[in-house]
Amino acid sequence: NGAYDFAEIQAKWLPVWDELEPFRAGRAGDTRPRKYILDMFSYPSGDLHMGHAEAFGYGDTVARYWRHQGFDVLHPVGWDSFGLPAENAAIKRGVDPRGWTYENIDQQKRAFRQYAPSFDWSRELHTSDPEYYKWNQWLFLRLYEKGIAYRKAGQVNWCPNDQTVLANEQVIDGHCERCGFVVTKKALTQWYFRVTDYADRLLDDLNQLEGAWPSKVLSMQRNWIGRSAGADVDFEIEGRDERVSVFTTRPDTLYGATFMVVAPDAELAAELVAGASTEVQQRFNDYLDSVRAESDIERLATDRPKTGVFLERYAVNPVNGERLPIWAADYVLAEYGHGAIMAVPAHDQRDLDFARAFNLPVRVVVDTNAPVTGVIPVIQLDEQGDPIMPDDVPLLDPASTGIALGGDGRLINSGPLDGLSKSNAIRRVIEVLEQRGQGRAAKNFRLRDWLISRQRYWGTPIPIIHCAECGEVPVPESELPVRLPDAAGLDLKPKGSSPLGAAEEWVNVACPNCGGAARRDSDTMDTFVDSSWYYLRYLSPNDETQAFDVAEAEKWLPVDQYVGGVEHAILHLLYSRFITKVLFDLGYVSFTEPFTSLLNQGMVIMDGAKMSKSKGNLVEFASELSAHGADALRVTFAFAGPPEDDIDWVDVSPVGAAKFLARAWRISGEVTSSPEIEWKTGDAALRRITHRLLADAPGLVEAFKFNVVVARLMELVNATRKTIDSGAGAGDAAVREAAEVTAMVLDLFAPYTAEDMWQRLGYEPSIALVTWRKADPALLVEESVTAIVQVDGKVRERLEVSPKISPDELESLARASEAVSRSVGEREIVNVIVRAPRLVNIATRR
Ligand code: ANZ
Ligand code: ZN
Repeated sequence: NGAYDFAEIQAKWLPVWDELEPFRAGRAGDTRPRKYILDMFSYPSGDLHMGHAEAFGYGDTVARYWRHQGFDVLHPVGWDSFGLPAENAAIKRGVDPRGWTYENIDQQKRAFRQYAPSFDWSRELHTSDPEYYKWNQWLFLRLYEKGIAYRKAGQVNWCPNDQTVLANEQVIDGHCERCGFVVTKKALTQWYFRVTDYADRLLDDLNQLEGAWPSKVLSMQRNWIGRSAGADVDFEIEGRDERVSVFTTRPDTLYGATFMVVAPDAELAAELVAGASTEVQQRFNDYLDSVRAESDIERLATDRPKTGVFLERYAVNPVNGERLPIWAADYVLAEYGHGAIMAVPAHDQRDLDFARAFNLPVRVVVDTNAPVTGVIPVIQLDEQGDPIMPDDVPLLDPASTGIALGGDGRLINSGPLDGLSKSNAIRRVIEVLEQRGQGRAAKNFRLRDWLISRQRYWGTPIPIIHCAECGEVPVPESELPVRLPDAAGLDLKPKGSSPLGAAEEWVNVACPNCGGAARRDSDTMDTFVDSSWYYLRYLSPNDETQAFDVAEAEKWLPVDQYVGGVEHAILHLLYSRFITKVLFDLGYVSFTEPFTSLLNQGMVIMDGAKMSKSKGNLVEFASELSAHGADALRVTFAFAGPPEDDIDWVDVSPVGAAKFLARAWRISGEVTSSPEIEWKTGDAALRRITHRLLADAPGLVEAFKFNVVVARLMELVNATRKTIDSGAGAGDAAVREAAEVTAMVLDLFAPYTAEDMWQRLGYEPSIALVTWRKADPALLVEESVTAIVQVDGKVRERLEVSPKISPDELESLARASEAVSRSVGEREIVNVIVRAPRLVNIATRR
């Protein structure tokens, strides 16, 4: 019974777990119910850091918990091992990205093994293995067949530093997510996945996740998808056969439109300006050049001075025939709606700013002072039958105040719409437009199709062959995987076209269709494709015949608990949800949402700041691990507070955690009773604390209140120590019971210590498979007090009640008593005095 030595305990139990494999899931004949607990897999760009330790610690607590509840728990591990950082590091150091990546994986793996999350290592996968990315290619071909994967030419986000295309999602405030460079636009033909076809479902199905995903993530997803409802309105253009449609969320303001604006970089602008004077064309072209250098974020900013060019063309308002001058201005985006708007300066701030900058008319069409909710006033009509609007509060003129009148109100200056509320006017005007064929109800999404091709080496080759005769030809499935050629001899430096294009032997192939000379598509896939379905591959990671086993998917999915960083709140989750829906439509899976519950851990910070090497405040996971041991670190994370909150490493104490573990461990060595001892003989007070923990911990774990569970464990360990030291002694049955329960609950946070305690208490490994003890209900009842019930001064009843009983409860218990109602009889109760919890006094009229 020496001192607690975490290093010794770690070295002792790792090989035993390797041998026993207690965390292996889905063994043949296992009849336990199933849970799938998934951590967002790691990107092997270096050693594990504190953020990994935190997240994987929490995920493991959940996984271990469900195992103790008698579930067969699938808790897999893998590596998101393709991607730009590996390639950039490889370029910088002149090494092979593959070698660099797999060395990092080895390093992370060693750290993980010490840290000992209860992973099923037999299912380990690497997305950069051909055995994995073959199925990315298979998935691509399924999407291609369905028209969901397609190629189109367009303006794409371009990082001039990384020389690669970026998805909209990878542009943060106009800068490259990876390197921080200002992102520009470039015309390129690229591969896309048609995620916009799924926009409605991606949005609507979020409602199913309400309460099970953090509300912040739900709203980020909702905003990203960005559905708005309104109408398309068609405008005639003077001197042009084709009409121009605009999307508006406020068709009710159609009478207030005073000009039209088109995006300078939309094709429409070029077409319209072709009919203008050479001087205007010149001015437009100069303007277009400057607009092309701007990011969408800049263009949409409300606080910039408005710029634009009048195109010398006119549109005609379909409801009143008015001529509207057409302008090109950068605040209208080519890629949203139809790339053109009807400008209603009185009610839209950006339109108003523009109108004031260029002296365009402003016409108020909604009286935003008129009440529309609450008491709805009856609208009076004048002799002509026109509505008389409430005019006690004067409307401020936006043209002079510069403040647009947003919000609800009643329509004015709008002919037949006058007097209607905003929502009724919207309905009415859409009806009219539809009848006349001049418009229709419409909705729009902020979401764009997913641009998946990258001009980089370290990724999944796109399984398409380009043939001069046959066009795009999919690589036949029997020829998958299309393996990445060796990096040796390839120039990986970014240059705007894929390095694979220079791999002559690889890129030149015979067309699978006609046999003629053809070329492979040399782009690789966005790594978000890899991670969009990896949760499925874990079900049968070594299956060479299919991407995943459909029967296994039925058994295990959807994932019961997903754990990971909020940095994936939008992209990764959106793409996984999208691919899941596609696979559902293709009949491969029977669920439409992959992750039933989501936990986002907070960040680990240092002295209030994000940790970073450059700031010099980095706490290295490796050194913390060797200083304190895995268990103390994990207890530290669990005890730090709610897992969603940030953890400041200056506020926590791994040393304190280690002391607590040593205290618990020491008790397990002091117990002198045998495992056969009768629990009932034990000290009742200690047993009550033990059983209350057994009863409360499940709810606490399921609500992610890990810190409360650790606090309760500390309480139990202290109480056990007191019982040993005072009177009852180490031989008391309650001490053994408390030590055993401590070990079992501690296994959620400190598996090494728990396993060792379990052995010291006389049991075989592994404690991980011990079923949760049932709390004895008799020990959960709080101590009771005796309440006396008197009727007209005589004691008629004694009630055992909780000391915390409320007066109302006590009174109704008293009235419900047989003895009391017998003694009251037919008489009328005139007065009841309650002194909870001890006394009820009932007086009757005799
Ligand atoms: C007239 C109007 C009047 C508008 C009014 C708003 C208020 P969300 O909610 O984001 O969908 N719009 C349409 N297409 C645009 C584009 N390509 N670039 C920039 N703005 C565009 O916004 C829809 C509104 O944004 C539309 O409704 C349109 O302005 C503008 F009192 O039309 B609205
Ligand atoms: Zn061909």
